Amino acid sequence: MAQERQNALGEDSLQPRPEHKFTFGLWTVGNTGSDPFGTSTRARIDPNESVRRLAALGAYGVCFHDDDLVPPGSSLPQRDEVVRRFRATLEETGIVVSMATTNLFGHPVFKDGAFTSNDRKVRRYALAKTMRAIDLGAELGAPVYVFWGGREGVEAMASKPVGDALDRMREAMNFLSAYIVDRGYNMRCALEPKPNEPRGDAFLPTVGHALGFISTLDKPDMFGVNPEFAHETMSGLSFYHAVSQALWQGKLFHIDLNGQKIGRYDQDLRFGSEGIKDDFFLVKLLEESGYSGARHFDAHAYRNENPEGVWDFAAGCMRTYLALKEKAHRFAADKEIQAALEAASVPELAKPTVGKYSAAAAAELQSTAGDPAVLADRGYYNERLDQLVMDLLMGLR
Ligand code: GLT
Ligand code: MN
Ligand code: MN
Repeated sequence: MAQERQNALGEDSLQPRPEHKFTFGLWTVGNTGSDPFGTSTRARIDPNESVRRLAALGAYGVCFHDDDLVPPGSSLPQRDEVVRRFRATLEETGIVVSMATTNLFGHPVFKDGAFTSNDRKVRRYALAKTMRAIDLGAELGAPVYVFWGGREGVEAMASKPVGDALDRMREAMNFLSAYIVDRGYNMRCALEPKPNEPRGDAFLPTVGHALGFISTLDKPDMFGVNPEFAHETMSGLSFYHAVSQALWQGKLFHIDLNGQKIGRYDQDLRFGSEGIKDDFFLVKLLEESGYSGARHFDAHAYRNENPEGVWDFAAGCMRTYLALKEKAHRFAADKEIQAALEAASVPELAKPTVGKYSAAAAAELQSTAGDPAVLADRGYYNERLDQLVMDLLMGLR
């Protein structure tokens, strides 16, 4: 696998290093292969072991649900001992905690939802559990807190008026963001949309829904999104477009990278294993946009892998990302591609069309707007441009 490639700095450009900011959830490399049809095929990995293995591969950080790190039912002294050991492993390896979240979906108490359960007592329990998980994340230095809806959704349409559920979701976000401020934690929040699974229809199903919802919160500046490749792709939407708009609105606080085929269940495949062209434009976008957050892989190894296959999976995610980053550099340096961009008038899209309104500008526009028959005559040379991209990705240039 290790074909040597030198980048401009003379380093192996496919070797992950902490400055690349690659991170993994404890639940990702720790996935034991269970699915709705079968039990685990691999043993649980101790979180400290995961941290050591990831550090050896060149990762930057890890993230977790409360229950991934502290086994549910632990006493307070047991919890503190887990945290002490974990902190020591972080210090030993240099791995940081890049994000934290709450498991609000595994226990049967959440079968009707957490913040949007119809049972008010369940909603109050969910908030209390989340506050404890926020404390845990803050204790270990997590700069981002993720809210994935999990079981916030519905099968029976009559059972939950969506507006009421969104009111309860907003109440939860407003309460928890105020808690974070009250405790003095330096933490931002990221909503992770998903269209369905495990519920038939989830609340806040896409990045667009989440961005709209955020503008209704008490502290909208504290909230951004955590888009996941698999989740937007399940809806048949372009992940690249979702991330582009999140960046454009200053709302990309975190990102979940993986692989997914359109229209399937949430596959959470190794990054780059599906949708390579989308991945190329995504990596190019992240690298060129100045996005400085974690490149998080929310994926897991195939169920038929043994424990060694888990580390092949983790290494593969990072290797593909770095290979696509190198392709993005080549794209920028390729004279023929740059000429094709020019022929497609790509730079022209960055120029204002008419500027701010004035009566004079409107009159000037009317007198110079041109003849559509003439304007329609040109080609946009998109075939040539896209084939050059394909040639680049196929290693033909
Ligand atoms: C779960 C889900 C992911 C979320 C995780 C965070 S949990 O694995 O499938 O998409 O990012 O709650
Ligand atoms: Mn995810
Ligand atoms: Mn997923």
